[in-house]
Amino acid sequence: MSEQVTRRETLRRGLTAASLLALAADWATPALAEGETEVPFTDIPATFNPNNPSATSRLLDIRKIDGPFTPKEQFFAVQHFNRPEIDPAAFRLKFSGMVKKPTEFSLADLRAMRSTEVGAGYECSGNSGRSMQGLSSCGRFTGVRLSSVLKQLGVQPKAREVVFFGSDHGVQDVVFRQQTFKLEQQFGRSVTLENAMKPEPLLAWALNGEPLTREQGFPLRLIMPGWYGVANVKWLAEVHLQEERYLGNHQARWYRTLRGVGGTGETTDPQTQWVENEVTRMHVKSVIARVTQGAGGRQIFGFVLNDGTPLKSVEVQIDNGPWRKATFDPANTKYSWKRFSYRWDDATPGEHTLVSRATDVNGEVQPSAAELSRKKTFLEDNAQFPRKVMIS
Ligand SMILES: Nc1nc2c(c(=O)[nH]1)N[C@H]1C(S)=C(S)[C@@H](COP(=O)(O)O)O[C@H]1N2
Ligand SMILES: [Mo]
Repeated sequence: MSEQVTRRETLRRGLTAASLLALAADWATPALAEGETEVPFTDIPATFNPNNPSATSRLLDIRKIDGPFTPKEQFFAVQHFNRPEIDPAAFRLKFSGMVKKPTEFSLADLRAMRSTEVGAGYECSGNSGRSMQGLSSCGRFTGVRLSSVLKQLGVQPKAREVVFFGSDHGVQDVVFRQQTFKLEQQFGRSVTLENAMKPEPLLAWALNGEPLTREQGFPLRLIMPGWYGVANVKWLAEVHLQEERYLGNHQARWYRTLRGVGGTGETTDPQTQWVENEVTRMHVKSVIARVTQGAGGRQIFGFVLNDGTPLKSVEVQIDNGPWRKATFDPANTKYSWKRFSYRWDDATPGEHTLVSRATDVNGEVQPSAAELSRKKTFLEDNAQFPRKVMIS
């Protein structure tokens, strides 16, 4: 099955998903049913306030997840500079550098091209238990394939790198060895031409069937399905093709991960190699988001995010007992978040610790926090996330 679908296919597949849902006895949609109540988490810090209006980022309260797509007013939001307000009539997307025909497109030009949709779930690479995993969401994005626009314009043979600039900017430190420059910077990210030409990357103008909100990058953004949030450049202004690597702050300096490979992992161990990588595709992560109880018993709900590799399993562990297989929602798609549920039949009154772990078909297993301790920087934290709940 292709991960991107035309409108007609979406309709058809929507029906298929709905009929599958009706068949899946084990799966109940997480919207609270008659007489159902939430089982409270006891691990949420008193200071946790996902609705803090003065915060620069917006967190999703994952206890509220009750459908495949996050409503636009709840969708998490992160940005490094301002949130520019762009006049859609005056808007132009510029293609520059090593394209055969440098061109500007209006929104109408782009909308006139063949559009596709993708369900894309993603998280900020800084998402973790510290933010109660709230820097994550899943949306249905509509747009035009980046690859088809590039093919239409023609790419010069030497081009290797595709750089995406947002129209947001501000003064930032640019560090070179012991020197720090305070410079006006535009938000920029890049991918290789090879990745840009894959069928997934989308120049998207709609979220859940409506124009993007200002927070989510109105009027146009990049969506890189399967990649960490930072790749999804908002308020997209320019796509620039070049031969050299792009080394902007948000590509080469702010978004990288440092880990120890081999040896003991001690910082002084000569056998340990210190590997630094760019933040690109999502590492497999599962999260328990909510627990409910009612006439139909107790249910544990959660979601998995990853790079689109098919999943083998998601399991739930209760109070350090055996791992128990949870059930995937049949409405999940390749790049959506993958929702799961587990029917918890043997819960006893009192406090319990719950944790989940996802495994993909290549054998990639979501690590425990201890297993991830060789990662020295905080981004790309896909550690298992133990939760505490109180059964009354
Ligand atoms: N233009 C622009 N795009 C951006 C950013 C930004 O600061 N400027 N932040 C990135 C980061 S770090 C994340 S996690 C995602 C968040 O996407 P969302 O706000 O739609 O949830 O946007 C990315 N795109
Ligand atoms: Mo991010």
